[in-house]
Amino acid sequence: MPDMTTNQNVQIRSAFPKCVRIDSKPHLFCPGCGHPEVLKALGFAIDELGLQAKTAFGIDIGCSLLAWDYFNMDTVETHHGRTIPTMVGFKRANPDAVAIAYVGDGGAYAIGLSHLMNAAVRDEKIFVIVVNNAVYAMTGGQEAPTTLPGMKVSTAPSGADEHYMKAPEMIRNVNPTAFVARGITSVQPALKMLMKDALKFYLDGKGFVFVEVLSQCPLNWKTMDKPQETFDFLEKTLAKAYPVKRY
Ligand SMILES: Cc1ncc(C[n+]2csc(CCOP(=O)(O)OP(=O)(O)O)c2C)c(N)n1
Ligand code: SF4
Repeated sequence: MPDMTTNQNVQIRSAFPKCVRIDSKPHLFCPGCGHPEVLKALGFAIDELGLQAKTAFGIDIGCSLLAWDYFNMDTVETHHGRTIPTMVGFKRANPDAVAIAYVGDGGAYAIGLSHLMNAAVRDEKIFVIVVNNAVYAMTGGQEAPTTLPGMKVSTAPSGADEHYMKAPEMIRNVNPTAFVARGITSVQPALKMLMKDALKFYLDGKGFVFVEVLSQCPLNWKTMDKPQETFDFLEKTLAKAYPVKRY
């Protein structure tokens, strides 16, 4: 066993028992990205509930991996789409821990969909957050299961087909007692409240917790210099197809 008392991260964590870091530094996401908004809501919710020391944060391959040292918290990065079973295993081995899987919509709804649905069906005691930006962002804006009909993306330059995936609705169907909700980055207090309620449900041991968050990707939406267009697409187009609500 390694001597944990000499581990620098463990020492920093005990010196500053908060998840949101005070030694602030520039984040690695593109300017205007939604990921930091999701992470900020989650981090403040964890700190307000005093959960930093018992929380393990799992991140996927995709832009979520840019959160690898965003928090003052134990973090594990896993293969694309495999964060959910990794955190299921972690939780089974550490029943008192808060196990969070933070995944993109490509990772969770394409390659990782069987993991997500099986975790939901088995009512695994983990908290899954999926960032829905309607594309595979990190690899260049390819079509994802969430890409909306007619949306022009790098692998569908004439517009995506009519099929798109509403995962919270699917999860509600296979697990009627789970916490299932969809939030949005643009209303930060409501997003933090949603994260807190999800964590409280989790702490009560009531079962599987699933939150999808609609989130902007100005780089791949090609709206980097047009913030109004970014938020119009997020709030008017994406949120129309994917209702922001608790199920
Ligand atoms: C097993 C595996 N398949 C494919 C990839 C390539 N890959 C890296 S990131 C990524 C897309 C991630 O998209 P998403 O999960 O939606 O997250 P986002 O970047 O949008 O936050 C892909 C396909 C990989 N790294 N590993
Ligand atoms: S590519 Fe998109 S999702 Fe990824 S960091 Fe940039 S804006 Fe955010």
